[in-house]
Amino acid sequence: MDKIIIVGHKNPDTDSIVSAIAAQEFFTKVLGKESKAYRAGVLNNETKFILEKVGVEIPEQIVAINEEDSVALVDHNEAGQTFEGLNYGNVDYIIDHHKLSIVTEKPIFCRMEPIGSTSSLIAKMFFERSAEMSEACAKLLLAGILSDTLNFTSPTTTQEDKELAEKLNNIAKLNIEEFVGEMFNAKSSLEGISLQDIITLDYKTFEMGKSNVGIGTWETTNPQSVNVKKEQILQALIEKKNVDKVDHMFFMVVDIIKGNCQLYIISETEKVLAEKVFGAKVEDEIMFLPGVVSRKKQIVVPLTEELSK
Ligand SMILES: [Mn+2]
Repeated sequence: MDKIIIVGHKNPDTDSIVSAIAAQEFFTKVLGKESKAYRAGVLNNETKFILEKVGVEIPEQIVAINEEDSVALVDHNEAGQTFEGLNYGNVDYIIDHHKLSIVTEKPIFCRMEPIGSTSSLIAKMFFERSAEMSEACAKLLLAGILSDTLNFTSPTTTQEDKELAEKLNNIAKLNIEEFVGEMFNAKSSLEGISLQDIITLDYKTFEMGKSNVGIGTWETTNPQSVNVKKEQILQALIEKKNVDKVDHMFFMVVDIIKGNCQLYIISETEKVLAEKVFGAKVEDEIMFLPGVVSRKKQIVVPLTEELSK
């Protein structure tokens, strides 16, 4: 039997980790294919809290793959977001809710939908087959949906995400409001978090037209806890822009309670672009964007449109 290596994106978020663990249960128990979930980086405090709460071990870090390995990418497909050393020839499965941005050389199993989380998609795959799901798996998938949709407040949320969460909670039996509160407190916690962690724990690069753009996100119930470090963060972002050799570098501090974003503007280049795309003013290196919480839908899409002109 081929062993399937399941892995989410670099700088993993909760959805990326729990969808890999749940996909392992799906591949192994439902499809009868030997598989193992890995992580492609350090876990954030929210994900750590969830795994501890559910009583699931942290997946091993992916180091390298063998020539004969079969790889399942979850929660991403873009080359810039995957782990170092992946040969796309080994990818046989993609389960994702981001835009498709690769061309494969052979037919692969590909499950992609514009839905709130990869966790939602994996829940759907179980339910479609009326397959049995463990309580731990249901809890993890529910956490993945709640995390990626910011408790159904992100514009990426669909009606289906809510229905799937309800079905999952028939198995998970969690007090959702209480659980979300604990998750978001853990997400906002700066305990053991360095300045570098703040800008890199949820950092992704994107190809937009001929430009490469790096965008970090910090989702928090308490933006002020990060904003007090603004000067150091801006400096670290300027350095990261040089090291990563990207054309633009942005950083979003997302207030997940009030539902808005403070976009950090590191230089004139970003200022000109952001003013053009978002039509808001920059004050003290910050552009305030009311109602903006989703990088994927509200930042990447309009930026890509502009940079592809
Ligand atoms: Mn996701």
